[in-house]
Amino acid sequence: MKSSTAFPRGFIWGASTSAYQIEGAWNEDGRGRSIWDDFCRQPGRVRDGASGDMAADHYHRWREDVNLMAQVGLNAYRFSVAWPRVIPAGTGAVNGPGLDFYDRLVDALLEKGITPFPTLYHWDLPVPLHERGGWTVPDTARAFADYAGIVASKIGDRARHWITHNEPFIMALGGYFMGQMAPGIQDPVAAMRAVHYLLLSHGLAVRALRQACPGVIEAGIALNVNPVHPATGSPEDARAARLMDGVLNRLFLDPVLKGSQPADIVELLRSLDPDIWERDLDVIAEPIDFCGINYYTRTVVRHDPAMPVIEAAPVYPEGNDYSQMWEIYPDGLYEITARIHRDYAPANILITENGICVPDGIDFDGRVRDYRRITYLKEHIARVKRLVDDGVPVGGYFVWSFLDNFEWTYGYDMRFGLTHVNYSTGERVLKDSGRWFANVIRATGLAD
Ligand code: GCO
Repeated sequence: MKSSTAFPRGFIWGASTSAYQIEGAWNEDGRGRSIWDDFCRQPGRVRDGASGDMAADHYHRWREDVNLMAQVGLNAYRFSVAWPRVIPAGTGAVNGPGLDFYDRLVDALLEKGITPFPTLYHWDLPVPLHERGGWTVPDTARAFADYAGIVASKIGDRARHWITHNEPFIMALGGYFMGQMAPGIQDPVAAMRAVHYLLLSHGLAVRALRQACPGVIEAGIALNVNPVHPATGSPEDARAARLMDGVLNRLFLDPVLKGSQPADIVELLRSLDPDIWERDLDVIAEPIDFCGINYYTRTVVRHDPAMPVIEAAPVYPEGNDYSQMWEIYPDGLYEITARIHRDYAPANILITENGICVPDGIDFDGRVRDYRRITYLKEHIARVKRLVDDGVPVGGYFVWSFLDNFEWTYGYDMRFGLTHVNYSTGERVLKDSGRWFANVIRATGLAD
């Protein structure tokens, strides 16, 4: 009798990080500047003037970190490759030492039985490409495909599961419309073009990966998708929720998984750049092997005519727990994943990020008693199990994050790791949640 909590054999249990958030060594071994190196140096952009200059110093401590991953028993590790470390100018000369770093990392992971899941882009665009238009121009999409081919030619014989982009929504809308993320631009036309060329670069990169390593690559994308709920039953709030769902979810899911555009959003935004919407859809919809879901929370909105474009204002309902950043809403993971299965039917779904930031610290006895993180992960893994039991093809789950790391504009105030990092000394301490997750993996599910 199969345990009610056992996951299928071969289920992927991983953890995720990203280059700029953990590596440090921002100017070592030939690495070029990224837009985040520059953004952090603009006064007021990042809390406490923090940056990823040092981060968790993973660039020097990677062996220790891989050993810790093996101690936890991860069977997969999602990291990102820093484009500026591999091709400092974004195009042209390849930086051998930069590429070698990822080559060594992949070999060390495989030695420990950990499957590498490289993400090609996690927001750290090389500055020279930004200076020539960044994600608002097609040349960057083509440069991205070249970069994908170069990295895959080096490690694609051993790293066979690839994620092209992490959260293009945040890159495009955060970086080019809201401006609170690098490169800090506030221009709706630029944002729409960034959506397009990020998605075009995804399709071109999938083709480049498969061309570099025929027959062995599994490729996907990692999208931040939330269920969107109206604050009330009013028609105005329902419209606000539908449009927010369109911009947050369907603007990315439809082109990538259906080769079409969400009609209501095109109608709303067409004037920003009239002819971009029907272009390149055949490339953007290049078939992929899995859809990655980064899930943290749901979105609740009300109609507010003062808000730009979709006139939707966020609402934070009472009654549920909150972390330092979001409402804790485990049912949302089931809801959005089941919906993507129903509406888009990807062959495989991976939960590529799920986690919580809580103000944990080291206790007198050297432990980090991060009960709230254990509770959060337990509740969300239970929804993943329900999805699997209900026939939704979820093949894996990655905790965000393996290490405490640089949380973008929040600097180092938000700790998401299964592992506590002392940013002054670099010391790692596995938190209680890391030990708990090790037991989950050993039991291949939640112990009753
Ligand atoms: C994201 C990014 C991560 C964040 C994490 C917590 O999903 O925003 O992939 O870089 O650090 O999600 O916000």
